Amino acid sequence: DPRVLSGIQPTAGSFHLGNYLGAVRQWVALQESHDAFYMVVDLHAITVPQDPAELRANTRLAAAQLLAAGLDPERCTLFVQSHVPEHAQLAWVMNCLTGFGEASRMTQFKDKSAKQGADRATVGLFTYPVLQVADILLYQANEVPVGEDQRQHIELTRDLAERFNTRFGDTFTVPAPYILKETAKIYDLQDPTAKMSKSAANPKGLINLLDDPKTTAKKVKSAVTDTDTVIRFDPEGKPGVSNLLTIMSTLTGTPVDDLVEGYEGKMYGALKTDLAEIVVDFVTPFRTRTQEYLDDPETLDSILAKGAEKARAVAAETLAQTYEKVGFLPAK
Ligand code: AQP
Repeated sequence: DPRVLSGIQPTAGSFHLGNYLGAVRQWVALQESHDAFYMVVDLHAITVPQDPAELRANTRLAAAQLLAAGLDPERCTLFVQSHVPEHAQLAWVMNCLTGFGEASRMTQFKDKSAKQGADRATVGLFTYPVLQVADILLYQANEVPVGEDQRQHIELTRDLAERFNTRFGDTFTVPAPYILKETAKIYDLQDPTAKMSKSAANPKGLINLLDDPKTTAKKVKSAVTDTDTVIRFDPEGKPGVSNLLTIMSTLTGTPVDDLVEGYEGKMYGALKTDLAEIVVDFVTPFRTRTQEYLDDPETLDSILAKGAEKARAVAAETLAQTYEKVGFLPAK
């Protein structure tokens, strides 16, 4: 089977609807057709300051949410990035192939370091995309299911894979992004021109999957729309309404056109009330399942230990090939 690899940060609190619709939902589907590797990227999390106890708790919380979302350890390899030391090892080699200017052009770094203040941004944050390159290449992934915000990092991965292959001989699979057009970018409910993000300016714009369902319903009902009254899919002209339609279409499996037809002559309030109910029906069992996994940390940790073992087998082989190609003396 073709292979997929992707990762998600162990965010404090909870994943948000953008993470789920843009990425995790595809991970669940792809485990049926692909040899799938998914990880909680704790090495990436420390590119910004973390409290150690919270990081540990958030790593379990992230894994619990991935299982609650439908990842099945029998069908995919689920692991924690720091359990596989090869990530950091391959990242070093990739760092040495990456141009300083090339890394400086990564827009996520520019955005995030600007938010932090140039003096406080770390070298780790700067080189984060290169670690991501290593994450992907270690598993010889064919496709990488992510949201639109990650496209540039996948491009960098392709460039570095090709560069290494040209310089040292064929070693890495050149991966393709797997980005679904419909859900590539889920927007903030209060500012529907901005990406829904954990660092949202206004918390009301962000649907956290583990929020209390009442809060969630309220956020959906107070989503920003426009001064017109017609429910129509038009991302340019009506970004707020179009975002709500996208979310509803994905969560219900109903094509957007059918939704628009059904809302003919109806007001925005009707759309928001219905969507609030749909989102609540989705997050309620998700919260319960997440809690069940958290209540049984032994099972959770053993799933992650098995995942790390499977991941390491693949990663170690790729790293050994890489070290040999680069010219490192074997440690026999
Ligand atoms: N709004 C979004 N729409 C579609 N996909 C999204 N993703 C994130 N936001 C959206 C995708 O989720 C996956 C995991 O992303 P991450 O580990 O980068 O998670 P995060 O950092 O917590 O996501 P945020 O909210 O985007 O954080 P900031 O703003 O701090 O970077 C990825 O595949 C991502 O594309």
